[in-house]
Amino acid sequence: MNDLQIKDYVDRQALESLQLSRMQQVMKRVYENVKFYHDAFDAKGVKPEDLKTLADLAKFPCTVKTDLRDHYPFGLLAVPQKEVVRIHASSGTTGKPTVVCYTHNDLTSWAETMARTLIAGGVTENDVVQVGYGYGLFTGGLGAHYGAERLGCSVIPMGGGSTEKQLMLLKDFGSTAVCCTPSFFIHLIEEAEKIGLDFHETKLRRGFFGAEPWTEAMRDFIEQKTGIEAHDIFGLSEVTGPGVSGDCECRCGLHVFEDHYYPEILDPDTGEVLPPGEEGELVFTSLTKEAMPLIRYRTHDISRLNYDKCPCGRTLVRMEKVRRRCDDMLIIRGVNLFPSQVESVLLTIKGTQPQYQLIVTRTKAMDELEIRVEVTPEVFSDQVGALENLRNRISSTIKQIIGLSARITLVEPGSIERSSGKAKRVIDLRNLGK
Ligand code: DLL
Repeated sequence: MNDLQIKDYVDRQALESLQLSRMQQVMKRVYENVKFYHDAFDAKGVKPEDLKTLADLAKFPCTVKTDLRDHYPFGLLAVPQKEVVRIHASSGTTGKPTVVCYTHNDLTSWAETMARTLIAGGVTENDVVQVGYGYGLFTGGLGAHYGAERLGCSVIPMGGGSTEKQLMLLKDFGSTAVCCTPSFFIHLIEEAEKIGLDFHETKLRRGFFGAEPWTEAMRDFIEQKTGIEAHDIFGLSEVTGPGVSGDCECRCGLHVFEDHYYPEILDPDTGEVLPPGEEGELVFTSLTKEAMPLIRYRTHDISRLNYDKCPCGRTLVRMEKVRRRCDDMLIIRGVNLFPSQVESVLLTIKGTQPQYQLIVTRTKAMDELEIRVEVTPEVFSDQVGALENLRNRISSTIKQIIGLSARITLVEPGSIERSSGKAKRVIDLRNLGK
């Protein structure tokens, strides 16, 4: 076993004492260096010294996405900015993204946990890993990239999109593993069929799919069509990126790299900690992060934790596959989207009303987003050209600000159903529940 693997099999008592000492240090660091945490701890009447056992974590305040937005961009840094060597960002609830920063050590830990994710799925230094997650502010591309490099694989930094080229390189370079969103991989399968490429005849053996919910039925489909092993990998930018957890050969839950990310399950309504095995909201505390450690970060992802020893021998806790969230964030073709972001865009465009509906469908494997927008009576009675102009403007602004192509349908004033309670902004017709 190499230095990376060994960490997945540690005795749980030793792991828990490591977690406690790391947690005590992180509490002290955020209390001393981040005003937000200093104030939040004081408001709850807790001090870092009150953390005497892991269970004491429940006394500490949680962090939510809007806390990151309220301290945009660098207000939650726990180190001087000159120590930051990388900045990533993901979707915020409105126009501004959620920013995450990394020190040199943070990048080392991230590459390590991503490498462990790949190892759990059977990858070794002999593999050729094609990274089909987007590079850029999104953590998928660079996260998978440096993890595979840390493991000593040959990495192909392909990035997202470019279907034909992906397939060509996969065949010509002999990729043995691929990392991309499950929906994109299904799209690759369909395109391969069209050009007569049979995955069974390529060297591809494994796929590491995540960044969006996917079902066991999709796993079966992928495995049957291609003959590869399809692994689920989970992560989120705020905590680090991909590499927070991943499933092993047993595929019975995703092992959380608990020496870096401490998981809890909370009742999403009351915020109470739920006992092991119960379903609730997944929450993470950073144990090693230096630049922007987060305490009890509420992911809004629904899962449960299983502390039974896995047949693979790893002692790390397993989280159940995430199938849904407890907020209104949608993930469309791997892009995170809050309905409120669409609202913010519409409010900047003259001729529209803040009455809209998002309709999400799945044609074959690809998610499609339609945005129905009510226009003002003046625009509606105007000539066709004005409507067409408006449609183009909305579409390009959405693409520019949110990064998604959407079909825009302009509708008559008053035609979107009004509700007396919460407006029904989203109609999600994809079947992601099973
Ligand atoms: O999606 C990081 C990532 C990249 C994970 C590549 C895996 C692979 P964000 O853009 O911040 O980060 O989105 C995080 O995506 O809270 C979940 O709701 C969802 N998500 C990520 N992985 C999975 C998965 C990246 N395997 C949000 N299953 C998370 C279900 C997932 N949902």
